[in-house]
Amino acid sequence: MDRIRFRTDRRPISRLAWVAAISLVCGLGCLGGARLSAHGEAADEPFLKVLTTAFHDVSISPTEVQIGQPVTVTGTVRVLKTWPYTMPAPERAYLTAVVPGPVFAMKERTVNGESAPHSIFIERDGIYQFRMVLIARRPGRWHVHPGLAVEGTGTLIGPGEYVNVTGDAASFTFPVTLMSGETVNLDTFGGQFIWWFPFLGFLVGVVWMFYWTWWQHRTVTNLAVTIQIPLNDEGSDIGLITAKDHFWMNVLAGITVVILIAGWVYNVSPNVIRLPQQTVWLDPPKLAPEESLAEAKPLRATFDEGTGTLLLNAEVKNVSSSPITLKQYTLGMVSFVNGDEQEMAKAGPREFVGRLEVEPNTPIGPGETRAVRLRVMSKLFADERIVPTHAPQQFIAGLLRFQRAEGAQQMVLVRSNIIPTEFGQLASTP
Ligand SMILES: [Cu+2]
Repeated sequence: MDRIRFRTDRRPISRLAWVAAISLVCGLGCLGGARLSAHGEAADEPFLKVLTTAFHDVSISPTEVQIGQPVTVTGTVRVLKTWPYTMPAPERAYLTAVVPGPVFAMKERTVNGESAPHSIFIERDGIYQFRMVLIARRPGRWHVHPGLAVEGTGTLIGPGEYVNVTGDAASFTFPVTLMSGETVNLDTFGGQFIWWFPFLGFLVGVVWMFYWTWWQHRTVTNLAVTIQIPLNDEGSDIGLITAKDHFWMNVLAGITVVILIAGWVYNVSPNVIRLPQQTVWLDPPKLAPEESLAEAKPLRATFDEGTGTLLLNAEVKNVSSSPITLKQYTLGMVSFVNGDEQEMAKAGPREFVGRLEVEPNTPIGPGETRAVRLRVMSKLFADERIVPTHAPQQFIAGLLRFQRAEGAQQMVLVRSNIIPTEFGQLASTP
């Protein structure tokens, strides 16, 4: 029999590898110490943000809560007609709160006034007014966004707000009254069973693993012998796998079968009241159509990346019977407002709202067609990556909000081809 040779010579790790490893560890350490303020919303491609959906009138309040207190997220998300045909069509989606982990519990969610515990069906040009009530679950400073998780596309997120949660995480409860009249804490209900039952199966596996590697450890540590005997040969003549091993393995297999049978018996037991898991897919009711106020035709639009300035020319026609004003321009998760501080605060979380200048900024008379120029200068373009200046298609889509003096309003979709006038590196907010 040939001697089996093991290669045991040690090769020194090159000095370069050590330098690389130490640099990596130090680099990670520095990152860990720094206050990380980014939360990923800028990462999505601009076309994915602005051509798919637009979030407006988002409110997240209050922003200071104790554990167990509610935070209400309201707003409107529109699935735009400009949803790119290169992506799967928008059909089924899930309205969610985008937060870092299970720091809130969803208590209530309605879409267009109807309860929507699960997914909803969506379509191009659909308008979805949402309301979500979240209960604070873990203390911390959390950035809370509404998001529309679209099947096949991913989660498209709206503007966010920081919410400070204080208090003791252990005091969190989520009481729910069952049909029997009993009140349970949904946060921990059934948790013991869900933990311990699978743990039984895990224990059997652990015993099996230690048996073959630690206590008896013939097959693993005697590898030199094991690999020389044919496959399916127990090596009983050299004492590799013995009758005792067979006995204990049968015991482990027996315990596994007993656990399975116990699970099945429990599952069909008539003493346990159970309901199949529910699926509620809602086709949200349509909202009353908006009154037709205006038509808008995009003209030349330019973007200066150096200063973060977007200039949008459009031809606007008032098709209503009274004067209208152009009040807002919403792009994906950001809104630019032609108005005072109060109107800007109403438009959404302050970090995602900027100022819009409209020239001429006078009401447009009934039947009048006018060329208007929209000018937005904002760091949001760089911070949130809204305008695609480095993409094969330089289109943006946004909603122009026209408003009548007595309050009626309409959001009109405008898709513009952007001509870059300067490429530059607009500094991001520190
Ligand atoms: Cu965020």
